[in-house]
Amino acid sequence: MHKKVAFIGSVGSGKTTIIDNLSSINTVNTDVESSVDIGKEMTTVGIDYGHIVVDQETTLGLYGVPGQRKFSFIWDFVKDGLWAVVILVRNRDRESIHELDHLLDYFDIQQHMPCVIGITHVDSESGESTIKKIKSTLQPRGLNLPVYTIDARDKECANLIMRTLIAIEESQ
Ligand SMILES: Nc1nc2c(ncn2[C@@H]2O[C@H](COP(=O)(O)OP(=O)(O)OP(=O)(O)O)[C@@H](O)[C@H]2O)c(=O)[nH]1
Ligand SMILES: [Mg+2]
Repeated sequence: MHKKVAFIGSVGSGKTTIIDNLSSINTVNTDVESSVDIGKEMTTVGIDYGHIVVDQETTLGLYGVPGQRKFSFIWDFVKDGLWAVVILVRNRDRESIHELDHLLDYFDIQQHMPCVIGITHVDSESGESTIKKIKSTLQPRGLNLPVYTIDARDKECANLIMRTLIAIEESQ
């Protein structure tokens, strides 16, 4: 069975990085030089694709979308038939925390589906205040999702996210 996992989150939250990190094939990467100042040089404008073989019957397709809302029409191509969603939030970034609210609506995140939130860029500052803000976004929606502080460049962190998604499914 091929299961579809979406990686969503604001610009620079680490979606392309974590897919590169996880994938067992060379990823399809749609990064181009950004035409506007987004605080970094490259940005995703299409769908990143990576792939993990779990066992003989199961493969995971890793789909990364652009963080920029002007490319949100691409989100619609990824949105359907999702098995799981990974939401990345950039630590101490107001826009990124605010974007979480929009993404929960857009991707129709429900408690019963495998979904994990990863707070990235925690290497220089603690993620405590971001965790609190995320929890207060989730609570009114009746969502109790696992929230981890991670480094999207770190393999252990990336694997922890994927193992959690599988554990959520197995516990249901
Ligand atoms: N320090 C640090 N850098 C990170 C982390 N995660 C990603 N990065 C870096 O942040 C930069 C942006 O990451 P991307 O993976 O391009 O972000 P994205 O979410 O794909 O961004 P868009 O495609 O523009 O929406 C890259 O240079 C990464 O190496 C992290 O946890 N800590
Ligand atoms: Mg990207």
